[in-house]
Amino acid sequence: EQRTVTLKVTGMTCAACSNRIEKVLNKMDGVEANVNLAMEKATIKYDPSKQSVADIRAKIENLGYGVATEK
Ligand code: 9UX
Repeated sequence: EQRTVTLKVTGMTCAACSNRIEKVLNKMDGVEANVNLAMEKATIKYDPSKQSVADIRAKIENLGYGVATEK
């Protein structure tokens, strides 16, 4: 199963920020992430049997960015 979650990511100020987040997320098993700097938005496909949204959020927060769940 593959799910998609969209998160709002705050605190990114240059393109290296979004690239950095993408790189870390894409290293996670079963995760495929795209981070848009201008939109402050991360679109993340993940396999819920391998990762949870909480795991994904934690990765981003540990890099020093803010995360909010988009409605
Ligand atoms: Mo750019 Mo982001 O110099 O953490 S990488 S601001």
